[in-house]
Amino acid sequence: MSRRGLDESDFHSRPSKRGSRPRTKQRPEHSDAVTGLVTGVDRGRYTLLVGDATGNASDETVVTAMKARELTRTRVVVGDRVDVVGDVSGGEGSLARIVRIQERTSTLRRTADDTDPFERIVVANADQLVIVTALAQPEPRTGMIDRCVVAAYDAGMSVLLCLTKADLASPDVLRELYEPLGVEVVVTRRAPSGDLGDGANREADGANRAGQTAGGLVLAPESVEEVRDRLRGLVSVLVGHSGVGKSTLINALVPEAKRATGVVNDVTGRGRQTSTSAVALRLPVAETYDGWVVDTPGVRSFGLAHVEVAHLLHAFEDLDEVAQECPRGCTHLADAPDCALDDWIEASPEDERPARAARLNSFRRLLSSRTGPDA
Ligand SMILES: Nc1nc2c(ncn2[C@@H]2O[C@H](COP(=O)(O)OP(=O)(O)OP(=O)(O)O)[C@@H](O)[C@H]2O)c(=O)[nH]1
Ligand SMILES: [Mg+2]
Repeated sequence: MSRRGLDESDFHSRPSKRGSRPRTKQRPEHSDAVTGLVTGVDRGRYTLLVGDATGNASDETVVTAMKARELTRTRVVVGDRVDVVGDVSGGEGSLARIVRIQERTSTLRRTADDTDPFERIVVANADQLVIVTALAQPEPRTGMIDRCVVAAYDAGMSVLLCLTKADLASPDVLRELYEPLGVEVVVTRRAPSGDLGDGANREADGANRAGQTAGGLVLAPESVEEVRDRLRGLVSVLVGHSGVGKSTLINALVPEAKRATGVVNDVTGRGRQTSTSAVALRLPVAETYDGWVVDTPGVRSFGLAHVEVAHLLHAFEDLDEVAQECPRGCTHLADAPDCALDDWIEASPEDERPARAARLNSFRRLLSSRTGPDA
């Protein structure tokens, strides 16, 4: 079943002024506007899909648009649903005008770093954050994963941790670190040698093999299928450091995407920011399309200056309930006096204690990642 049908409150509740606002759209002008989905943004030009953007790809048009003057100060991002007027024919050289942004169901935000209060909205209306982390080349950094988890829960999105390059290192340690938080984990790897490898298939057209990427290396098909299963019916955003394999994975999932992939520097272990802007792509599932994936440029950090502790707690129902008993202003960190979360461990039945302790430790790690170093 498609999880798109779920109400937003099925995730976690967030304080929102939205409830009190009438949902009816006011259309004082531009009553001839049509709705488009923003799939790409490039220097003031927006790529939109206009028409039936909900799953039926047969009668939709790719339209290029710019923002109307009244939206100059408003950010329009990939995933936004917008109202457009003007030339929506999609013909060569045509340019439509975005006149309104529809209400967002979620906004994934990040701050450049924690001292910089300037918020960037990464993607709108996404359901799931896929944190792509290489097991090697570049080395995994749990600080970054923690911060992405926090950003996702803050945005009301679910989290999938995708560990790539399992042909180079084992996923066991990271799996153990994130399972107590309830984070789902999938693992991908390069196909065993004997299959076409990096470079050997540069000319190959990847459209007909499950794990094949356009001009890149071949991922083990069963690992790609496992990822595809977790993306079905959802709008998913891939984030992670440069070089972890986001575009490689996208190419395997959506062969016609032909996203450029880069190489990782042998010395620094860093990627070189091959992808420079976010792009949304429809996921092919059997004959039909089901769900979207958004490829994003590699980020160095995921600043969380905008995230509040109370808000983060809402994503952990059990802990949130216990924390109601905490003294006012409790930070819930390990050194917090009389934190009720410590009593919760003390009072636990013997057989539940290790699991509770692991969960609380992980939660506290997330809490401190808001202010800690991004390593
Ligand atoms: N060994 C191995 N290499 C991989 C795997 N997946 C991707 N790579 C390689 O990692 C390098 C970087 O991959 P990209 O897909 O460009 O990484 P990206 O995350 O899109 O990077 P940016 O666009 O810079 O953010 C390429 O050389 C890929 O061939 C894998 O599972 N195993
Ligand atoms: Mg990329």
